Amino acid sequence: MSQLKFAPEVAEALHEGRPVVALESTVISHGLPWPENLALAAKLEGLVREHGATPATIAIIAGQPKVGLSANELEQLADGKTPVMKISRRDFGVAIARKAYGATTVAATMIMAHKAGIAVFATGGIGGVHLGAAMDISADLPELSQTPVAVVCAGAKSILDLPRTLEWLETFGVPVIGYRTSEFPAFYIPSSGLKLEARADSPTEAAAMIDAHWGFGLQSGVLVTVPVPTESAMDADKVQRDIAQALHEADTQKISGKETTPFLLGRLVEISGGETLRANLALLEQNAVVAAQIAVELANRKTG
Ligand code: PSU
Ligand code: MN
Repeated sequence: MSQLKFAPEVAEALHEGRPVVALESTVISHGLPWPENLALAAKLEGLVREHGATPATIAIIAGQPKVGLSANELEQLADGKTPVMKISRRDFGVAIARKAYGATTVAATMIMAHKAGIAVFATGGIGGVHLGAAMDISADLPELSQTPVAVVCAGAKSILDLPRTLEWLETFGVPVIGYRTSEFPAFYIPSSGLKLEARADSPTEAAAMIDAHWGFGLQSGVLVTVPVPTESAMDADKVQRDIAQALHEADTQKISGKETTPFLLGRLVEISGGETLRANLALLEQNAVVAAQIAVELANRKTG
């Protein structure tokens, strides 16, 4: 029961060594509002296909870990009618035993992608070290240090402590590659001002770095960070103000643990009058495209 169940097109692509891109599901169930979340999930799968790879959205459906979902399953995760757990590394056993629905975070999607033999995964933003005194560090970070999957994201948003997040990744040996940038992207805005040492200007260059990292026998993930497209980026001061308000509300309402990130994301959409939502959708789409292009290059390196 706990083995992975593959959608036929994903199983076939993996069997034939064709490029596959994993997509997460927490962004659908807990990261974006209905109905934009469902439209986005379908859009990302389409973009991955258009760029030559097979999409594999990952989740737990009634206790069954699945790699590649049907349209009906995507809707169940998105529509808010079915209770959906937010799954990180610690939650698999509980969700499977309870036959629950589970949306996988970056950490959980990496685990399942790796078990499935998928090397590239596209998401929006990763979790990181939270601001403030509470020792809240996303399970995404330790996962990146131990699971060899390339994660394409738009950096992390400034609801997090970005300098500490980067320090953590350095300490635990996770390469952070700027895709056409030399600075760590800050999700809604193209840069955090924090410098990155590694830069790739094409999918070929990124694939060469990823391949060499694993080729040397290292077992960690690789983070490929892509700045939000400039036309969809938010004003830096405005986003800081909105984030400050959302953080203040989380604090006064004593939001903690796994509720924190979904609460902040949801409030930001409301506080910004939908601006954060537009930026979020645009960067997710771009990341799916870049991930597909990198997956194609990695597959070419294997066969060519
Ligand atoms: N950042 C986003 N959107 C998201 C998330 C993060 O911009 O939807 C989700 C991802 O699934 C990520 C998770 O893995 O939140 C991190 O949650 P936490 O901070 O509780 O570890
Ligand atoms: Mn946390």
